[in-house]
Amino acid sequence: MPKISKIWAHEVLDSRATPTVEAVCVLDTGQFAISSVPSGASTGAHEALELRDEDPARYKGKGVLRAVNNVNNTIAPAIVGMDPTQQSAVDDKLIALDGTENKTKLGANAILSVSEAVAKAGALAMKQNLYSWIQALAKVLGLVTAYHVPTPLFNMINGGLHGAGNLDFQEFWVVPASSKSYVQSLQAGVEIYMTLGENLKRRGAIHSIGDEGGYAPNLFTNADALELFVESIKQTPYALGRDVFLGLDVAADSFYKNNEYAIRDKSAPMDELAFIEYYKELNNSYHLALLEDPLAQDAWEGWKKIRAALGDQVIIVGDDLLATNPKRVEKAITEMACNAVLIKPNQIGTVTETLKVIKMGHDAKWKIIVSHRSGETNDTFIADFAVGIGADYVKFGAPARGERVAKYNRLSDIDAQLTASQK
Ligand code: 2PG
Ligand code: MG
Repeated sequence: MPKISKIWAHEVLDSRATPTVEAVCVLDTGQFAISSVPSGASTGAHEALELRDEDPARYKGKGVLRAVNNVNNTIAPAIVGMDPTQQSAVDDKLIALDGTENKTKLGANAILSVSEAVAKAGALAMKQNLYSWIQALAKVLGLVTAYHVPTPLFNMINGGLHGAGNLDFQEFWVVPASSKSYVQSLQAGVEIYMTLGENLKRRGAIHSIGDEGGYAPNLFTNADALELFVESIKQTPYALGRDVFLGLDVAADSFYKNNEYAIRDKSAPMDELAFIEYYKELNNSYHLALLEDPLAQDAWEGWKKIRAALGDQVIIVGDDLLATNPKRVEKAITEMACNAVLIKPNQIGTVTETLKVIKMGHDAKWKIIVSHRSGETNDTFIADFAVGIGADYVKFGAPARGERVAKYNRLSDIDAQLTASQK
């Protein structure tokens, strides 16, 4: 039986120059695994706690030395000696050490860095690829899946809290048809991304990029971004509605105020019903494939209405609504508030809890989307994770910026391995 001989953490930077936690898990065999955790900007109110130092003397309060100390002084002594292949036992121990509902004592950043490093070390000990090992861990929990290299949701225009431009919606996606192979999807996504960049440049619009590698232009309206997609796709060999589709992460909480939604497309703020009508119009014009966080994170009644109105045509994705939280996912399944779950391991804090949430979504026949955060490191854990759990989609940003490309490239590696093994 392999044993964990050492766990330690330190502070590293994410893609926004914000400190984050990196943990190392060393085994008695001498093998070791490293994992670092991401961080959101449009963080949902129901997410597990990301513990920051709040010490204004360091990194404007954003240091994570308290989380690092929690790994080194509280978690490590309790985990050393455990078997890295017993992921759920390790995760149970992490949850018990914290003892709070939202991981407020040790921090979800501290806990997840260890949980993922242990999963990677477990794969090494089992001499398996991480994606195979994730599949095995899922199976133990009753989540039986086939490997699947998911369809990428390419976030090509960054607005909201992720862009330097003036758009209200956070993410504008190009989504390859799910019938396409990963190789074809990647090529289509990149060619459209390149064409879109040329079009923005030609118009004199800002074509520099935002937090997730998408362009961050100033435009007149949010719908103009979708128009630009239509125009750009026409200039490529791909047909909208056949080869590629469009989608949005509206992240509606960022412009929801006094029960109304204010966006630059309309002269006055819209109430919930008017906003749902607006989505219907958008869908009529652009045939949206997916719509994430169209309404505020606690607007349950509105979510039920939008799912009833559009859910048979558009995949309605809960991110801030669900926060990868089993209680919220259960409520959403019962109340039919959406039909897809965005999976972000750091919203809940351990690998095992994340797998359990996926199983709930899977059993409800929802679509499963594994997602990065807007602040990322080059860690590619979620690429293996997505293949191992057989996710329908991944959301790793645009095919640009090192921390995004690292994940797409890891999917390319896995895809090549899986293709070779089928020959
Ligand atoms: C989202 C995410 C990732 P953030 O809203 O889906 O794209 O953004 O990590 O800032 O919460
Ligand atoms: Mg989101």
